[in-house]
Order: sequence, then structure tokens, then C-alpha cells
Amino acid sequence: MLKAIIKHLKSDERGISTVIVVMLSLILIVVIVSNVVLWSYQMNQFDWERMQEKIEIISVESDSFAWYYQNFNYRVQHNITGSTAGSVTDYQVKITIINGTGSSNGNTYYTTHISQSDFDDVRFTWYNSSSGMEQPISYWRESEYDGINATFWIKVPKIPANPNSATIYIYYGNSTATTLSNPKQTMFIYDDMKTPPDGILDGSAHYDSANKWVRLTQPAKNKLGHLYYLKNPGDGFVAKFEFWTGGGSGADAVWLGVYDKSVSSTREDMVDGGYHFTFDEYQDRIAFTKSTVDNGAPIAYAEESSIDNSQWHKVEIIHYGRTAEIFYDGLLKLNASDSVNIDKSGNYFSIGGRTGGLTNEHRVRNLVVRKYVHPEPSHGGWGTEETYSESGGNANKLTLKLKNSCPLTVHIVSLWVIDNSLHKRYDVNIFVGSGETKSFSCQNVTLPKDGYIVKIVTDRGNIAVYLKD
Ligand SMILES: [Ca+2]
Ligand SMILES: [Ca+2]
Ligand SMILES: [Ca+2]
Repeated sequence: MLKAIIKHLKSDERGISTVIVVMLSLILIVVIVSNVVLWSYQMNQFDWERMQEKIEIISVESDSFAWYYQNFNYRVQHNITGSTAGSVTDYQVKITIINGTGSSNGNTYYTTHISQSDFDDVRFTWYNSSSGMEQPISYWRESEYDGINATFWIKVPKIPANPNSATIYIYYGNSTATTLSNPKQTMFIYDDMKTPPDGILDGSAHYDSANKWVRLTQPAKNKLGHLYYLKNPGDGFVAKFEFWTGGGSGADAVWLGVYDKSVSSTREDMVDGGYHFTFDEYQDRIAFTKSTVDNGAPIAYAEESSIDNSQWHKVEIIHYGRTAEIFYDGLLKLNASDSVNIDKSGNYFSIGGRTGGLTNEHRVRNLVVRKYVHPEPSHGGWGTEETYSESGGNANKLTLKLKNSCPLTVHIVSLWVIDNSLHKRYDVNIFVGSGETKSFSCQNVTLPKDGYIVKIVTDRGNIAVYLKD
């Protein structure tokens, strides 16, 4: 047919050029058609892949290095200067927060931004200078006066030796938070006896669940009972408890024993390597002793005849080094020192009660012990109250865990963080292989504090979303 056309056109003066035009046109058509077919195939392939792609966000974790509790609107920094006696660990420090304006000083901080009158919305962190990160720390809300003030004990993981200091943060300002106050986790020992004690009961000691105390002895002859803990507070401690003695014929004693190597054979005046702090109604004395014989001579004592008056007595014992200070019903009764250092490695910490030839009942409750170093770490400066900012000082990190359950490798090209007022995109370049679960982190992310949506976009135009509360 082409030959016929050429032959026909040869008769024409313009024949040759027309042939060329027609042929070029045919070639062009072929090229266009084949490209359309190829493009169409590629588009189908792309659509197929896009439909196949299945990527999901399994979890989203956020770290704000600049703001540990992102749901809390305010915080303040506080320094605690170390003791000249050396560094301490897991050390209890008292902090009082006053709802009001004033000059923060010592252990007292003033703010008007606590959201709840019962001070439920208070948290504490310790700045770990080794990791460069804050970590939450245990605390106990010891007392609270609605809308006025609250006193907390916090357990600081480490306070370095003077002149160095530890840094803590107090976070507050959250109307829905509930308290995380936990005295047992915070104090060295906390047994208020409202529930069965954590300590071990031996001999005649038993827990009186109806009356919420430990009864060390019944009012009968030759009873010996201990409530003890396998714990060593270190060089010093402050122990508070209440005891009750009476109901019998006048003997023998209640005592606190520390650094003993056992309890089974110990009595008020018979230690097993440690120190005893005794309330002895038979000898009518409050004593600091390391005697090893019944009614033996103490290091020091103070006369006291009210011990077995069938009243609850409040006791506070402060010990460090060779020194003991014993407070009885709020009065300092004894302040004395041993003449030598003893080995303090024994790890029995006990409260004992005993009768002998005479009979008295002995009870104990509300035992609270904290560590103590002398001189104590001191309170340094208070920072300026800070308000939460979503940009978090350019130090926020978002970590996503992704799961690819399709037969294709998925390429993530962007990440979005979205809430009511924020719609922010971050470029990423992450490949997740077929069947793979993979984590990746994005630094310097703006994190809204009240929940947000995280969205990822693949190069095929698919998305996955995750709601972060
Ligand atoms: Ca509350
Ligand atoms: Ca007496
Ligand atoms: Ca005695």
C-alpha cells in the first residue's frame, strides 16, 4: 500500500515531502500511543502499590527534656547544697509549699498557681546530671491545709558533697491530677500501723488490727517481742514513733535498736553490736546505751518516771556519728555522745518491748524513719517560676513505633503533629521493610500538652495517624 501511495505521490511535485510528513506523523502516533500505554501501565502499577501499602503507628512516646510533666503548667527549680560530711543517697528532704505570695526561702516555696486546694497537683523531679535528664522522685504529702499550705518529704536520689548541689524541680498546675503521695516509698521506714506493718514481728509481738498498733508484750511475765526490719540507715537517722506502756505492775521497757547483728537475744540494755535508745519504766530512765547486760550502765541517761503512765508518748530520736538526741513528748531529754566510734554494719533495725518479773503491756504505732547526715544538706536558691511552653526549648523528642504489614517497602517522607491550634510538618526519610516493625525518633518537635494527633505520610501518598493523649 505504501508503494502505491509513493508511486501515486511521485507524480506530484510535492509528493516526497508529503511522504516524509505522513511517515513522521505515523512515527509520532506510535510513540505517543506507546507512551500512553506505558504511562497507563505505570499508573496502574502505582495505584496497585498504593492500595497494597499498609503502614500503622503502633505507639508514640514523647520526651520533653525541658519539661518532664507536660500536663503541668508551671514549675520551679530548687537547689539543695550538699553536706560537708559527704554525699548522700535516697535522702529525705522536707519542702513546704505555701499558696500565696512571698519570698521563697529555705525549704519554703510560695506560689499562687497550685490548681487544687488539696495540693494534689504537685510533682517532684531530680535532675540527673549524669544522664542530663530529669527523673521523677517519690514524695510524701505529710500534711496539708486546704488552700493554705502543704508539707512534703521528697526522696532525692543523690545529693553530692558540699560545695556541690543537687537540682530538683517542683511541677504544679493541673486541675485534674490526683496525688502520687507515697510515704512507704519515700521514707526509710514508714509504718503507721493503719495496715499490717512491713516489718517482721517476733516473740510476743503481734499486730492489733482492730486498734491499729503493734502490741509488743501482753501484761504478763517474761514476755519479749520485736518489730524489726533488715535495714541499715547509714551513719545517722531520725526515728519518730509513739509508744504506750501500762496496765500491769511496772516493768520493763520499750526501746529502739539500730545496727544490731541480730534481735533474738537483744533487750533494752543488751545490744548485739549496735546502739539502743531505751524507755525503761523499771529503772525510770531514758537511756542511750550499748550495754550488753540486763540493766547495765548506759552511755548516758535521763531520769523519767512517767513512762508507764498508760498514755501514748511521742518520741523522736536523732542519731549521727557518736551522738544521740532523744526527745520525749516534745522535750529534749537527752543529748549525749559515745566516746568511741562503733562498727555500724549490723542491719537489724528494731523496736522491742519486754516484761520480766513484773507485768506491763507495751504498744507502738506511727513509726517514721528517715536518713540523717550531720550537718544536713542545706536549701539553696529558688528559681523563677516557669510556665509551660509548647516549643519546649527545642528539646522535645517524639519516638514512633511503626509496623509495615504489606509486601512492599514503605518510605515515610513526612511527620505531622496536629492539635486544635497547631499543624506542623517535619521532613523525615524512613524506610520500613516488608513485615518490619521499626522505631524512629524525631528531635526538636513542638509538643502540645493536652493530647494531639501524630500523622505520617508515605511517598505513595498514604497516611497513618495516632491519637496521643
Ligand atoms: Ca484534689
Ligand atoms: Ca517505774
Ligand atoms: Ca533495764
